[in-house]
Formats: sequence, C-alpha cells, structure tokens
Amino acid sequence: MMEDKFGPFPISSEVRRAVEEYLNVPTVFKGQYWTKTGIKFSDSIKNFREMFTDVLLDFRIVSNSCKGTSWEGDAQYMEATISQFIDWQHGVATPETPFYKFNKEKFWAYSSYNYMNIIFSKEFKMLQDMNWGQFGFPEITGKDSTFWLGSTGANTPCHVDSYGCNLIAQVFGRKKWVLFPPEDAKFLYPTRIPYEESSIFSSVNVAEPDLEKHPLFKKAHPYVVILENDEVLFVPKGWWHFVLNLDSVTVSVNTWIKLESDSSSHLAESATKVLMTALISSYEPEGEIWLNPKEELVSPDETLGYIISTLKELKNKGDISNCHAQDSKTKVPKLKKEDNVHSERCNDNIFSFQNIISVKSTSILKLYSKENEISSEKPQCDHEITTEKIINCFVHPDVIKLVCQLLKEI
Ligand SMILES: O=C(O)CCC(=O)C(=O)O
Repeated sequence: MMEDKFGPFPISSEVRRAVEEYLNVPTVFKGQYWTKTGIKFSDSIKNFREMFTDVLLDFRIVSNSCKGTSWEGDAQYMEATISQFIDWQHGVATPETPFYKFNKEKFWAYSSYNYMNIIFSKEFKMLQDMNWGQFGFPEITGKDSTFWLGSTGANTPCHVDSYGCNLIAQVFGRKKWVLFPPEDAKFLYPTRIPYEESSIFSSVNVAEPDLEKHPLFKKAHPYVVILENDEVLFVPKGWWHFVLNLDSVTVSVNTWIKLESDSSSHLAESATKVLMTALISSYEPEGEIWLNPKEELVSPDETLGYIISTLKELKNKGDISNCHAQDSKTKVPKLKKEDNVHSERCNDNIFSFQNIISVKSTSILKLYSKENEISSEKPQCDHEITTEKIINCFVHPDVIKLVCQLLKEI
C-alpha cells in the first residue's frame, strides 16, 4: 500500500492483479496517482496548447442537428492542428484555419483513436516517459496508448471491444460513459455493419434510442459515470460503451490491456472476418459503405489463413484439447440468466480504498429525461426485412460462438 496526499492506494502489483484477474465491474480510480506516470501532459489547456501546437490530427465533423447514430463512415473529415482546434473552441479561430467555416455551436469535432506513436514525433520524450506503472503496467508506455480530443457533444457510438480490457485516463474536461454488461448484448442489437475488426457495434443509438426499432433496449442495464479530469476508468472485457464528450476541450488517453482470453476472441474475430469479407464484397449496396474508415478488406485466402494460425496458436497453448471425447459433449455455451449476474458482480478488496469506486447501475428510465416517452408507449417492433439485418444474422456473436466451438473440434 502507498500513501500520499490523496490517501492510501494499493501497490501497483495489486492493481494489476485486480485488472487482470478479478475486477469485473467498471471502476473509477480517483485522485491524481496516475499523473505521476506522466500521462498528465500539463496543468492547463494553455500550456497543453503550447506543447502540442503543431500536432496535426484528423477530425470528424458532425452537425449537432444530426439525430441518428454518428457513424464514422458517414461524417466529413478535416485535418487541423491541436492549437487550431483549441482556438476554435475558445472563439478565436482565424479565417486561415480549417475550422473557420464551422460554427462551434452547431458542429462538434472529434479526433479519436490516435495512436500516440503515430501522431507525436518519435523524439517526443513523453512517449517513453509516460507509462501505466501506477496500475502495474510499467511496460505499457505512450507508444501503446491512444489519444482522443473532442468538443462538447462529440461521441463514440455504442460498441464492445473484442480484445482485452481498457484503462482510460481523463486528462482535460469530462466524458459521460454509459456502459452495459456483456449479458446485455441481446438488448443492444449487435451489428457488424459498419464492419471493423475488434469492435462490435450496437444498432441502438444510445444518445436517443428508438424503441420502436429496438424495443428490447428497455431491458438493458446501463452503468453510468461522468469521468472527471484526473480520473482513470477501468472497463472490463466485454462491456459495451457509449461515450459522450461534455466539455469544449475534452482530452483522454487510453490503453487496451491484453488478456489470456484474447486468443479465443481472435478466433471469433477471424471467423467473422471470413464471413464479412465475402458478404461485403457481394452484398454492399451501391452508395453505402459497410467498412469502417481505416479498416481494409483482405483476400479470402488471407482470412482463412488467420483462422488456421489462430487455431494452431490455441492448440500450442493447450487451450484446445486434441482429444474430442470430452469436447463432443460440449454444448454451445448458454448465456447466464441476466437476473442473477448483477448480484454476482465482484466486490473484492480493492474497493476498500476510498478512491477506488465501482460504477453503479441505473435504470433505463432514469437515464433518459424523456422518461414518459420511453416508459408509457407500447413499442411496435420493426419487422422490415433488410439486407443488413440478414447479414447480421450470419455474423451474430451467438452464431460465431458456435462456429468457434466447431472450429476448435477440428
Ligand atoms: O472516448 C471515447 O470516445 C471512446 C473510447 C473507447 O471506445 C474506448 O476507449 O474503448
């Protein structure tokens, strides 16, 4: 245990053990312990602007009047520097800056998912100096972290990351996180369109859900937290999340931590890729883009190659038995009943530290201000047959689970 002006904090190896082994609920680490890692770039936005003034980023620009999910593929993109973004938000954009034509009250901008070793120059010392040692991961540095900069209203659609768990340091401003446990997948209408390896999106627009289209969403169990600056959020593997920027200059840095179970997830993602490669090439309608930006389709041979190499890796690690006698009885795993999962959520000793707090669940009704609209109407299900819905049946996570089971029995 360590102690400083923020009170007691567990030793870093204990945090690592919690993160890797037993923490199965989103958790906030309060206090500024993590700033010792160097993740805190500077004390003020003004200094931060000076430090990174010419760093060029790609910004997604979306109108505030856009009511649907703001998919990455539908947005317009623009390159600008960090200082241009901050000046725009501070109302001092000059005509030469790319933001000039956008009224900051009418549009939001988000530069998301930037690998820091790509956006910051190699000589930039912070890439090495910064690390996640306070959390037990000194080997994870700025080079393995991503940087997010956005304005009020900028958001990331609800999705689940297929690999690892996630630590997010809130550097400036606040972000609202709405998280859902893995068992809620069936209430979130998973979709692989837009397709991105390693992310499964929800069809539900969590910002403004349409219950006629997605009536089961009412049964979901949101866990909500407003992450303040200097706090770190831990997101366990398999948790869905929708993220909304609440302040004009909102900055966060995160890292995904690899877990043992990732090789199995890799098999599932490889199986999905085989199908999506074929399905997108054959069925993507003209004028629509089913591939998320930055994602590339590879050849069918290459996708099969991923499956073969992942199966070999699992066999070598002993994660797949070579003898089928036992496996043949194995049924497709059934999802646990959602009712009792919530009471089973871990409450291990890490929560005895006053600055480590588990995120609490709330009801869907409380989450939305239009409570009556959500609760009183009896929604009509949307039964329209679309190509997208058909494709999503083929790559539904439950189907992929069965495919993986069969692959492991080969
Ligand atoms: O901060 C955001 O907008 C999204 C972050 C996210 O999805 C993640 O860290 O997994």
